[in-house]
Amino acid sequence: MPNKKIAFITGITGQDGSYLAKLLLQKNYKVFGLVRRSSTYKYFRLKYLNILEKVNFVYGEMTETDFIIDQLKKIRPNVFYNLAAQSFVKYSFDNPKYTNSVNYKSVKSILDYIINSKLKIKFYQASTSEMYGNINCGYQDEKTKFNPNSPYALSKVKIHNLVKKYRNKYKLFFCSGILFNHESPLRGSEFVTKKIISHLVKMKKINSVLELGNIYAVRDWGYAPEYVKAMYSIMQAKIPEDYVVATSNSITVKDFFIRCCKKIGYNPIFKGRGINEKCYDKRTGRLIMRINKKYFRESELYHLKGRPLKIYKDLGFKTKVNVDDLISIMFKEELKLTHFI
Ligand code: NAP
Ligand code: F7E
Repeated sequence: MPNKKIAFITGITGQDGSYLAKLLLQKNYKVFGLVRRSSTYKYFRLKYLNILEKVNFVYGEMTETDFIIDQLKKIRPNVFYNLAAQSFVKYSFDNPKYTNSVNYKSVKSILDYIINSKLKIKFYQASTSEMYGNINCGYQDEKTKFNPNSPYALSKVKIHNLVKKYRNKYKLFFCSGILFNHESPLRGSEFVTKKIISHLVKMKKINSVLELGNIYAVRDWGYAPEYVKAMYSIMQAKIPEDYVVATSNSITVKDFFIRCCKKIGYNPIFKGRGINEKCYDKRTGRLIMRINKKYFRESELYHLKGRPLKIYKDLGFKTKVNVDDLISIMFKEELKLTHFI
């Protein structure tokens, strides 16, 4: 039997890392994952997906690049998926330097090592629709210019451009997926979709009010397990290139919230404007949501809508799960998840 291919995933404890690990195990890869040590339990996603025992863990920080390079020398992976990142846009305004260190500087050192070592490692970079920023255009695709408006987006543009530059200069299999927002039951709790759904579920039992920031932001929300399949397809392409992954359907945070309210049996009505806007359940008069300034960002990204034609034409990849399916899946799994945390 031929030797198994070896995959190295950074960010394996995160949403995408855990779904990707599952997919690669199904494809018969031996999977290694970088994990930073902490005093709290963070393997719940891998446990939920029933793969905790099947992954080989390497304990280290993205910023310890000498350590990561030593691991690469030992493990000699065929594929490297770089999913680790300081991924919360709002926090990047508070700590731009750290965001740049994790998302750009460490990755640059790893890429420099791969180039100099002459190891044949295929490299996938987790690029993001945040790189587009606010542009006056109906949709974004691979040809759209980047206009980053957060430290997170800036760090991602820098590494995206470097991956492209190195690919062209050294003729290596380096590629990026420019992924629009994608969610799942395993989404981090501070991201807005997960925050809304877990709060609405809790509200059935406890008396609390959901607080949100800019509910007029528009996002193109897809389903994470489908997006890790796109990552895999991008890495199987004959020629390494960058691809947009999106659904092409965009709605506001408010619309997402309304659909969630209806799903759980509320009849939402809105009163007030701006930071005074509030949402009540029409039937009971219960206050469900109010705006809190603290959830706004220093600079808001208003509108994202992807055009994923290239990945469809070149690799035959198309998303199937729409936002209502996504909401149903997230609600269905929300209660089960409490057993794994
Ligand atoms: P996530 O759930 O926030 O996971 C991030 C992962 O990175 C976690 O495993 C985290 O480890 C790890 N990490 C963060 N800082 C680290 C450090 N200094 N050293 C080692 N590991 C570190 O993110 P995600 O949603 O899965 O996204 C995966 C990647 O895709 C990220 O690069 C993100 O920027 C990018 N992306 C995401 C989306 C999206 O909508 N989800 C869209 C486009 C691009 P801990 O468990 O220790 O925190
Ligand atoms: O915000 C608005 C907020 O934090 C979505 C990351 O995976 O996707 C993610 O970044 C929108 C924003 O995701 C709240 O202002 C309103 O406009 O869920 P989010 P994000 O910032 O779009 C991209 C593609 C990535 O690459 C990132 O890594 O929702 N919003 N009220 C709120 N957002 C949060 N978090 N919390 C609120 O209360």
